Amino acid sequence: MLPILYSYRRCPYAMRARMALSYAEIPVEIREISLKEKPAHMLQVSPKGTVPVLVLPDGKVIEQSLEIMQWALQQRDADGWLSADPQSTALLIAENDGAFKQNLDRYKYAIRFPQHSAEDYRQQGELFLAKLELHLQQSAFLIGNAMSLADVAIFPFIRQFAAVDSVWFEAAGYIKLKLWLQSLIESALFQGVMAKYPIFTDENA
Ligand SMILES: N[C@@H](CCC(=O)N[C@@H](CS)C(=O)NCC(=O)O)C(=O)O
Repeated sequence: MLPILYSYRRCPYAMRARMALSYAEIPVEIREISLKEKPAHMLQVSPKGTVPVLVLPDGKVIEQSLEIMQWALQQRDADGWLSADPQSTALLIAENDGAFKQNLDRYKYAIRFPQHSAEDYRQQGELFLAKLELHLQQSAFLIGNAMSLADVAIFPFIRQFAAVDSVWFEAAGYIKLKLWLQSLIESALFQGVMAKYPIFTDENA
């Protein structure tokens, strides 16, 4: 029996989990869900109801994307994604998952957050883009001289930020960030985890 990954193709948290599992060459049964109709088994093993959720054959459940990544890399880490400085990694990912993600959501769905304009939220988000740009002026990767956990954990969120208004993003600076983003988007790793699956429902389980 394979581990089961409850996933949602376009979810950035699920993307980073799928990328780590794929990199670690861990075969999983991908169960693409509908966020509006979550499978009963998923909610039974993980009542919080977010994806990704990994269910291991021994029944262990890992229900945070970063923990899924870490678990995968502990199984196999051929290119040393875990070799980058752990403290810098944790800080950068925490900023991504915290303030940046909040600004990303507000920028993307500005109509639901009328206190400020989309441009204001975008400017707040740009603080993080500028920080990443500085990191990438030192090296082609966010931390150290090689791809690491931080690149893969953060990349899907930057991709989403860039896509909110691609005309704006194209015209913006962030030269190194654009190169970094493009090379991750074009990578076989990312393309491989964006395959489409039929939706898994209780009816077709
Ligand atoms: N902290 C969680 C966040 C996961 C998350 O928020 N996923 C979103 C989709 S991108 C979700 O499942 N939301 C539940 C819903 O929309 O019903 C993780 O890192 O795995």
